[in-house]
Order: sequence, then structure tokens, then C-alpha cells
Amino acid sequence: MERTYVMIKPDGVQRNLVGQIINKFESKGYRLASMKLLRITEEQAKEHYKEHIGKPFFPGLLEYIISGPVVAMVWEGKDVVAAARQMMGKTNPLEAAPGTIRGDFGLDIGRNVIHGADSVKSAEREIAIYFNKQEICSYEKTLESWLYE
Ligand code: D4T
Repeated sequence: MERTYVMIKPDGVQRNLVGQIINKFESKGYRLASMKLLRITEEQAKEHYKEHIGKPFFPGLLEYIISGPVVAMVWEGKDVVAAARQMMGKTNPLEAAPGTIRGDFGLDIGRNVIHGADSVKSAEREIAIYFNKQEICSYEKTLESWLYE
């Protein structure tokens, strides 16, 4: 079973989209393994987005991502890394398909509502930035036999 890191960005929190976004992951069948609302530190943001340090959009990205609380989540399930990326849609909301989170809720690449890890390895790295091991819950849900064959 895969695990991914998903984060509702400050614009998603400010725009009251938290419930709708969580609902999509829950209804799809993914299992919530951890969740918290937090204001991320500059250090966490720089570690998270270290591949983008030095790019022209980085200062704006940093300012935006620490500008208000985010909802950090760990979701588990079959192929959840790729599926979460599909559910989010392309990075630029104008290129994201209708029905995806960014396609339905976003307009601008610098306000694209949600983040999702792009690989199993990135997910592990990102989860470790925001959560300690004790905060990740391992459990089973009885409905899983209705989700998986
Ligand atoms: P995140 O990481 O936020 O889920 O976005 P993606 O994985 O879909 O896209 P990314 O790493 O390429 O970009 C990270 C973050 O930077 C913002 N951004 C990106 C921006 O403001 N301007 C840009 O030109 C790019 C490429 C949006 C997402």
C-alpha cells in the first residue's frame, strides 16, 4: 500500500476549500493516516521546495507558502501517489482538466491550492519534513474489502 504527502496550501485554507478537498480523497477510498493544520516555517518551506531555490519564482513561492496555515496530510492506498497527482491536475490551474482540484478551484500557477508529492521517494522525504513517526496512524478500515479485490 502506498503513502503520499498532500498539502492544502494557504489559499485553499483561506478560500474554505479544506472540506471539499478532503472529501474527494475520502470518497475515492483513500485512508487518512495523519493530518494537521500548521503554519510552516521558512526552514520547512526551503527544505520542501529545495529543488526550486534560485529559480525566478522561488521568492514568491516561499512568501506564499508561509503566508498562512496549511493542512498537511498523509494519505494511503493503491497507487495513491500518482492518483493524487491526477486528482490535483496540472501545476498550472489553467492547464488542469475540469474535474481536477486545480482545474475546478484554481486560476494562477502561484495560487494552485494544493500540493502532492510526485513520487514515492518524494512522499517519504516530505512526510518526514512535517510529521514525526508517532503522528502517522496505522489502521485498517472495515470497508476496505469493498474497495480492493
Ligand atoms: P507542488 O510541488 O506545489 O505540488 O507543484 P508541482 O509539483 O505540481 O509543481 P512544481 O514542483 O513544478 O512547482 C512547485 C510550486 O511552484 C509554483 N510555481 C511553479 C510557480 O509559482 N511558478 C512556476 O513557474 C512554477 C514552475 C507552483 C508550484
